[in-house]
Parts: sequence; C-alpha cells; structure tokens
Amino acid sequence: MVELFIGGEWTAAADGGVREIRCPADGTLVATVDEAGPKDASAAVAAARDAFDRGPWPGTPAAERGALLLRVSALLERDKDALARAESLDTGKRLVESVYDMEDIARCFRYFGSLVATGGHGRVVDTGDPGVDSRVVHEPVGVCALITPWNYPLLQTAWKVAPALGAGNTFVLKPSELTPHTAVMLMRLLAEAGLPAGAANLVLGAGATAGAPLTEDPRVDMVSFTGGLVTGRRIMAAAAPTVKKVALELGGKNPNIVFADAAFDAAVDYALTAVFLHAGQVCSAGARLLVQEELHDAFVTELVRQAGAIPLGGPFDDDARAGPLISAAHREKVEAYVAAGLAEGAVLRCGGERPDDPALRDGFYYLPTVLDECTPGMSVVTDESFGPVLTVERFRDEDEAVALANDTVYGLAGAVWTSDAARGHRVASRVRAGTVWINDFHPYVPQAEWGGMKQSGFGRELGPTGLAEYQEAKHIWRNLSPSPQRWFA
Ligand code: TXE
Repeated sequence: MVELFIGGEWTAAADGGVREIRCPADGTLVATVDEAGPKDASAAVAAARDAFDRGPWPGTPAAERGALLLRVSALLERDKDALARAESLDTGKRLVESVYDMEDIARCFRYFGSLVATGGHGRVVDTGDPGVDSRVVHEPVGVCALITPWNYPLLQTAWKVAPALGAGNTFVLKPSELTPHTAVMLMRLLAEAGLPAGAANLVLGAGATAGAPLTEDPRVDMVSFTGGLVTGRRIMAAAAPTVKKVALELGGKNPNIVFADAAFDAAVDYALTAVFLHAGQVCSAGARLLVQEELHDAFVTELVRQAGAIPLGGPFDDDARAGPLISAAHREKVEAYVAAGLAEGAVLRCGGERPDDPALRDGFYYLPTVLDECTPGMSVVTDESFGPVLTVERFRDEDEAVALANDTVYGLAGAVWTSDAARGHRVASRVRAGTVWINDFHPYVPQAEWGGMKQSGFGRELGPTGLAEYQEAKHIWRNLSPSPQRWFA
C-alpha cells in the first residue's frame, strides 16, 4: 500500500480511505494508494508548520540548502528509469517522453540548487546616513501548499518543490489523485538527500477533501497551484479569508500563428507537435492554428495528411507517437467540445472519433483531430479542451493575426512563424502571453520564467522570479547610535 508522508513518517490515511490507480492506456491496476481526508491534511500542515517554526530547515545556510537540491538532482538522474516508468503507468504517456521529463526535472533541481547556493542573499541599502545600517534580506514565506495536476505530474511538482525548499520553506504537496506515484518517490529521494523530517509532507487524495483544506488552513502561508481555470478561481477564493500568498498556473488556449513566408516544412511539423504532443494535454499546447489566408489550403492539407498518420499506443509501444487521454471523463469532455464545434460550423478534416483499433479499446484514446474553418466565439476555440484537437482560423494581415491571437481570456504561451525577423519580433511583443516562441514551439529552460498573463494566472515559475515567489523581502534598519529625538519633548 502506498501511504502518506507526514512529519517524516509514512502514514496510513486516518479514515482508512483508499483509491485504485489505473493506467489510462489499458485500464490495468497500477496500485492501491491511501486516500487522505481533512484530518490527514491538517496533520500534514501541523508537521510543516512545526518544521518551519522550530525545525532546522529555514535557518539552514543557503549554501547547504543549495547543496541538498544538487544531491536531489543526482538522485533523480540515478533513478530516472524507475521514475519514468512510474510516471508512464500513471499518465499513459510514452516512456520516452517520461524519460525526457525526468531529465528536465533533474535539470530544474540543479538550476535552483546552483541559484540558491551562489545567488545574492540580500543587499545593503544606501540611505545616505552613515549612522544607519539598512539591509534587505530574503526570507522564506513559510508553509506552502503545493497542488499539482496529472499531465506532467513530477515536472510541475519539481517547479514548485525545488524553489520552495531552496528558499527555506516547508511544504505540503497534494499531487493529482490520478497520478500520485512519482510524488511518493520524490519524498523518498528528499529524505535520502538529508532533508529534515517535516520539511516535506505529502497528502494523496481528491481536490475537495485533501486539497481544499490546505487552501483554507490559517497555518498555511502560501498556495502554489497548477491546474484548471475553474479550480484556480476556487482556490483563490478559499485562500482569500486568510490572505495567503497565491501563485496560479491555469493553462491556456495558445495561438500558433503561421505567416505565408514561414518555412513550410518546419512550420507544419511543429504545428503537429504543438498540439498533439501528449495528446494535447499540455498547458502550452498550440491548440489554435492561425494561418495566413494565401497559405491556408496548402498548409492545412499537409497538416491533415500527417496528423492522420500519427500512430497511437501505450507507454511501452515503441511504434506509438501519441498516447491516451487521462480518463474516461476527460475524453468525454474533449468529445463534447468537438461535437459543439461541428454544430457551430467547424469542418472536420481528420479524427473526430475514437480509434477503431481493438488493441486500444481499453484505453482512453482519441484520434488527432483537425477542425477547419473555425471562427472566434466557438466554444472549441475559446475553451481549453485539453485534448488532441486543433482549431484552424484564417487571417489576412499582421493586425488581424494579433487580434485573433489575443482574442482569449488566457495568456500562457503562443508562437509566430515567419521568415521576416522584424515581423517575428513585432508580433511576439504584441501577443499577450507569458512565453512567445518565434519559429519554434514548446521549448523552455529552467533559467527562464514560465507563467501566464490574464486568466492563465499570476506568479512565475522557473528563473530567478520562480525562486522569488517563495521569498519575502524584509527590510532591517539598524540605528548605530540611537539618541533621543525629542519629537514630543
Ligand atoms: O484539474 P484540476 P482537472 C485544465 C484542463 C482540464 C481542466 C480540468 O483544461 O481539462 O483543467 O482538469 C486539485 N482545492 N488543466 O479537473 O481540478 C486536484 O486534486 C484544492 C490545465 O483534472 O484543476 C489536482 O491535484 N485542490 C492544467 C489539481 O487540483 C483542488 C493541468 C488539478 O486539478 C481542488 C491540468 C480544490 N477545490 C488540467 N479541486 C495546466 N495548467 O497545465 C481540485 N484540486
């Protein structure tokens, strides 16, 4: 049985709740895990609070905190095959993609380890008064609730855990109830690397019963959440009465803008990975293709030809290039968006149904789907379907491309394809999104900030700002020779 990790001990759920984890690729039982409820969430917060208020971690020198993150990075490298396998069984993701993720995760810990160990830890302020010593120092925020989703389970966890620990915080992690295993494995690696008991705590379970109590608990100082927009709004409201610091990464409906002068083969190829990677279950997926009028027919014809040939299969099928959706309920949601799009006038160019291959019958597969002739306002264009569904809209000129790109409540990412360098930069600067790629799609590095504008959320992960999210700036003013002011005398 997989248990909760509270105060450095593996612990069964207080109410004896359990949950079965099944692989989305074929429905096989992966494991049975403990299911936390409010009592467990409260116990985990108590442990994290105690470790912050009385434990050694917040006062551990930054160089040692950085060194611990570097040790975790090495342990992640050591165990990457086992971690990748566990991730693939929980998510249904191709093993090769999970291996890439584990390498990125090790890099993330390495980046924050170096940043913390070598970075500046405050500054002396020039007040102009030699009788005053004024300094600004950076302190940890306190107890952090880290709530993560199922599409990149350990990656999104790493983006929070590494900076949170690096800054000296303690935390309670609540991974998605669908994909708990790599979070469990990470807890073991943190302990092996020497993290003091109570600094890292793990509760497994549903959002409403294991996650929501963390967001309401007055002993929690900060909530960092990655997930859906509706849940993000709920979490922000739950955190409001106790005025917690909140960071939200809520996905996107990301435009991929292709001008007629784009490098054709590369633009088609990247348009496919932009949207069909991990069956479209990527917060930065390029799910809205905006293509210039004169290129439209040739571009979409070639795109559809290639999309129709993408082989689907489970994590360990070497011939597969895309896997299943996470759950039956999620596939039904994607299907409903496609049906709505067709009812509103979109033209189905490929996909639009489940595969008929009997070998895939027990998984939650859905064919790569291209909906052409889409228009602003269709729900399949405005909402995040989070599946392998590409909508295609046409534009005439640069202004119209930018207007369509920004015609969304989201602002996480986007891309522009053009061989005109000046236009690439102009459009990149006008697209309201936290990341814009020019002649590329999807790359990110731990050194560069990641996060959204508008309703994609606020706060940044990765980069120096990703560390600063988990810090408070404190001004310490010391009067070196106090003498009476006689203000009231
Ligand atoms: O996510 P939820 P769901 C989007 C995507 C998807 C939609 C819904 O469009 O279709 O969100 O997916 C926990 N208090 N993204 O329902 O609910 C939950 O247990 C505290 C985008 O699976 O956002 C899980 O750990 N926690 C996205 C986490 O929140 C709560 C990635 C995410 O679940 C909670 C995933 C509550 N009241 C989905 N309710 C991205 N940004 O990458 C749920 N949770």
